[in-house]
Formats: sequence, C-alpha cells, structure tokens
Amino acid sequence: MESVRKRLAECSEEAQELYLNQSVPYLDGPPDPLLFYRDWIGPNKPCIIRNAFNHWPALSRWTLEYLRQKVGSKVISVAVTPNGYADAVNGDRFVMPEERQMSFSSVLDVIEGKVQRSGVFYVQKQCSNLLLELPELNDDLEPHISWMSSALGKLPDAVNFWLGEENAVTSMHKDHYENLYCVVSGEKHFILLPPTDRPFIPYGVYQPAVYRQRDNGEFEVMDQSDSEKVPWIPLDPLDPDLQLFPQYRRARPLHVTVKAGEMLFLPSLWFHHVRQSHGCIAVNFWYDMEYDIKYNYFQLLEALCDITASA
Ligand SMILES: O=C(O)CCC(=O)C(=O)O
Repeated sequence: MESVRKRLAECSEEAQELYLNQSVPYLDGPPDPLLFYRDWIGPNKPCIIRNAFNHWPALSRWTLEYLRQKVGSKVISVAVTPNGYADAVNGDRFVMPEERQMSFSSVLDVIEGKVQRSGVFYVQKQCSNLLLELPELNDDLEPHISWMSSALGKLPDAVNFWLGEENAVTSMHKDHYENLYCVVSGEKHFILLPPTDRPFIPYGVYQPAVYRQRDNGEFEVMDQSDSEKVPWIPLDPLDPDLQLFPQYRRARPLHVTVKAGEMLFLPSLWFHHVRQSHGCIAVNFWYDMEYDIKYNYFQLLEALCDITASA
C-alpha cells in the first residue's frame, strides 16, 4: 500500500512539473472558443479573463442601492450560519446553513449594517437562483457566455447570483462543473488546488445536519438522521492542521484574488475555498463537465486515495 501512496504522490508532483502553472495566468479578452477548449478546458487549467463582460450593464448598475430599488421586494433564499461556514465540517457533523426566505431589502439591511442580526448571511443558493429568483436582473447581463457555450456545445446548467458578508466562507470542495465565475463588484479570494493534489487532501464521512436559529438568537445543530452520511474535506486551507493532516504540506494551493470585472475559469474537479470582500456581488455560470476520459482518470485517482487512506 505504501508504494501505491508513493506513486500517487509522484503523479501529483509530475503534474506540477509538467503542465500546471505556478500562478493563475490572465487572458486580456474573450477567447476564441476552440483555442479556449484546447488551452484551458482540455488541459483542465484555471485562468482569469479580463474584459470578458465589460458590455454587461450590471458592471455599472449593480450597486446595493440599485438592487434595493429593482428587486428589494422579492423574496429570496439566504443561507444563515453562526460562523460564516455553510456546508462545512463542524466537529463530527457536516453542517448546512439555515435556508431562510427573506426579502432582498432585508438582506441588504443586514449587509449595509442598518439592522443588527446574529449570524452570517449569504445569498448563495446554487440552483440558477439568478434566473429563477431574480429574473428582473436578467436584462443587466447575458444568460450565458457565448464563447464557452460554443466551446462546449451547450448552455450552462445554472446561473447563480452571490452576495454576502465578509465573513461568509465557502469551505473547500470540488464540483462537476466547468465554472466561469464573474465578479461584478468587490473581490473574491479563491484558494485553488488541482485534482492531482487529491492524495494530499483529507476526506472524512460525516453525519449531515443543519443550523437552526432559536428565538433567543442562538444557533443549534439539528441532525438530519434520515440522510446518508456525506464525504467532505475537514481541512481549512486558511489554517491547515498539519499535525492531523501532514500530507497537506505537499499540496500546492494557488491563492488568487478575482477583482470586479474579471472572470475566473475554474475547471471541473478543482478543489476550491472561497472568501470575499464585504457585499461582493458575483455571478457564475456552471456548465456540466464532460464525463470523459479526464473524469475517469480523476475518479480512479479518487478511488485509489480512498483505498490507501482506509488501508
Ligand atoms: O463564491 C463562493 O462563495 C463559492 C463559489 C463556488 O463554490 C462555486 O462557484 O462552485
């Protein structure tokens, strides 16, 4: 088993040497679809694209004041947690946020500090909430990114709207999507790790639970006893516990800040952890990944890591 572990670590190191970049490169404008497929989607490498959505009215229009006036009365789903961590490991639980229905203007009141509420608020429902919950904003942007849709031969599966407080954090995870993440105002801080770093990233299996705020303002953790256990990453890349997870020392996280007007291409299956400036507004496009040879390769890597971790 030790020799398998050693080979897995070598594969990861070879990927770093042979094709991965040491930082996230910038492109200066919207790329040609075929070239983008060849240079970034196929090799599964992230990049930041500047000047890709300068033409969206959202870039100049989307102030908190404008959003209040345009969609203030709409009721939207908001993730509320005691500590900013929605969908994250807390002790021996995988804890999801309280999903609260609130008017957009009450969320803005919290973000603008007009009312004091305990808990951390994050508009982050990932089910095309922009198209489904906030259609009034759709004239301010495009419903898909044309060169990406041409490159992949399909439309996005979801277009999501993100707005949250500074201490709202998205814990480290990966998705089966090619992700184009557009920051409209403020900035987002990503920590990215390639799928080939999987041998250095710990997983556990946790009982799912959900936060619920009591009338006195305190949060309790409610077990979802009839749900299956969830595999999740217990490590916080901002403060990794290297005593507990010594292998993480060998991982090569990339730290990248995506500024207003910039678009991050976050390839499928890359691990990511996300923070933001207070009141940052973003929109992202999730294109379902191709379940091709690349997927099979990373699945195999995943399986080998699980087997060696439990041996
Ligand atoms: O912006 C965030 O907080 C998380 C984004 C994310 O996890 C994603 O787009 O997959």
